[in-house]
Amino acid sequence: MQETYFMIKPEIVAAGDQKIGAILAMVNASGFRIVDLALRRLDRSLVETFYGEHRGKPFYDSLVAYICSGPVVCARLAREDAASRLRELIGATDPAKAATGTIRFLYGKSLSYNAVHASANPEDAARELALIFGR
Ligand code: 3AN
Repeated sequence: MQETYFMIKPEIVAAGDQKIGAILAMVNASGFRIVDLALRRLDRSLVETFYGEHRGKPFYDSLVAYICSGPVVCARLAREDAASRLRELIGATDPAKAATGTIRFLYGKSLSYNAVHASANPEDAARELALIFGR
C-alpha cells in the first residue's frame, strides 16, 4: 500500500460542499482510502515551500497567492500505486487536455484553476505529506 497527497483547490472549496463531496466520492470509487482529511487555510511560507520547484516561473507568484486565497481540502490517500493512479484519475494539468471523465476534465476551468493537486510521484508524495500533515 502506497500513500499520496491530494488537495482540492480554493475555487472548488469556495463553490460549496457539493463539489467537494462529488470529488471525494470519485476518489473513493477509484479504490483510494482516505487516511487523513483536513479543511485548512495554508500559510504563505508553507505554500512557497510546497511549490518551491516552480519558483522563478512566470506563474509562480499568482499560483502561491491563489492557493493561499482560501481554504483547501488536504487529504492523505492510500492504495496500490497511489501516486500514479491518482494522477490518472485527476487528468492532465491543463483541463482542456485532460481525458474525458477525469477530475480536471469535469471540474477544472483553466491551467491556473485546475481544481485539484496530486503528488507527481512517490518521492514528491512523501515530501508533500510531511509538509502538510507533519509526517
Ligand atoms: P501538476 O499540478 O499537474 O503537477 P505542475 O506541478 O506542473 O502541474 O504545476 C503546478 C500548478 O501550477 C498547476 N496545478 C497549475 O495550477 C499551475 N500551473 C502550471 N503550469 C502553469 C502555467 N503554464 N500557467 C499557469 N499556471 C500553471
